Amino acid sequence: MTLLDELRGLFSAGKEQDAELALRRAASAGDGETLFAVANWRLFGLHGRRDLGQAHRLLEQSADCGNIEAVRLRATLIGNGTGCPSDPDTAAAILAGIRARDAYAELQLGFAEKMRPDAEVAALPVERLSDSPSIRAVRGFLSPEECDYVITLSAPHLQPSFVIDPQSGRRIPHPVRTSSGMSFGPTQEDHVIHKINRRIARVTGTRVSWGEPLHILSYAPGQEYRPHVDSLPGVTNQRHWTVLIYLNDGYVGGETRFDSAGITFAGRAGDALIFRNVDEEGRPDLDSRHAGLPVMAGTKWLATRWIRQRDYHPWAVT
Ligand code: PD2
Ligand code: ZN
Repeated sequence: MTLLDELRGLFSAGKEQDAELALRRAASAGDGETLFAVANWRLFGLHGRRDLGQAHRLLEQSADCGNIEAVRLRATLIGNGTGCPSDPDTAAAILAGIRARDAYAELQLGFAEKMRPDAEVAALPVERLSDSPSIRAVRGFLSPEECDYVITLSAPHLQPSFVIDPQSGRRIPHPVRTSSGMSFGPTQEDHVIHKINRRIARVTGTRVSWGEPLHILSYAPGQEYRPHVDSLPGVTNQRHWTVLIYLNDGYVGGETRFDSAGITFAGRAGDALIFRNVDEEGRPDLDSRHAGLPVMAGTKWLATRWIRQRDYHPWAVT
């Protein structure tokens, strides 16, 4: 039996103290791979409960054993604030330590160094398309390179889209939304994606910690997102704002349509559309109903950030 098998048995049986001793053996043997594997169990709540504090400790030990994936994942979690306060500077310093021997660290840092400063983007003109519901557009919010970065990283992870079943709260496939999608969750929100999320927070006057993971949608011809509101039924931490960022050009159809405001928005690559989903009292605003019209030719790529009314983390127990 390998040490990892032993650890799986111990964690599954809830024998955490014995598991702790076995992990010390792994650390003193310099077994960075085992430490990294267990760190991932703790992150995702596999073979036992989720424990972000222990995941961080194990990642640090694994990194000390020279496991480069552990260094990278630690930087990602520290950067986006999973299991600790968000600290992009420390994340960048950690990545800098491996950039010479890790292509993905080099990609993130090299890219981030070329990104436009947020103050420059915050100074872009804001078009007021409607005041009730509030709908704004910011042209050129992302650069073409930033759009390509998001598309390239998300493409391998696309899955058929789902909706949340109001009865069960589960994710189910539904004809209302026929696109494919993925989310940049806590282990995927890298240094660049986090910087984009910070930029979104700045332009909306919200905190980065209020946003749901950046969600990517890809629509093939015939696919659409039928009329809906983005607010969720029965939640206490509502989606107050939505930011849509159009990531590419070269498709036909696929405009975003708000029936009550009579607005049909055809975003160009990099444009952002920002709208409010709730009224002054924070109740869902049915006038914010909107649709992604069917794509007629080509593929449409879009990034969505749904922003809650206060801190939101997909792994937080609420
Ligand atoms: O793809 C769109 O244009 C679209 C339209 C309506 C996306 C969303 N809603 C969304 O992601 O909420
Ligand atoms: Zn929507």
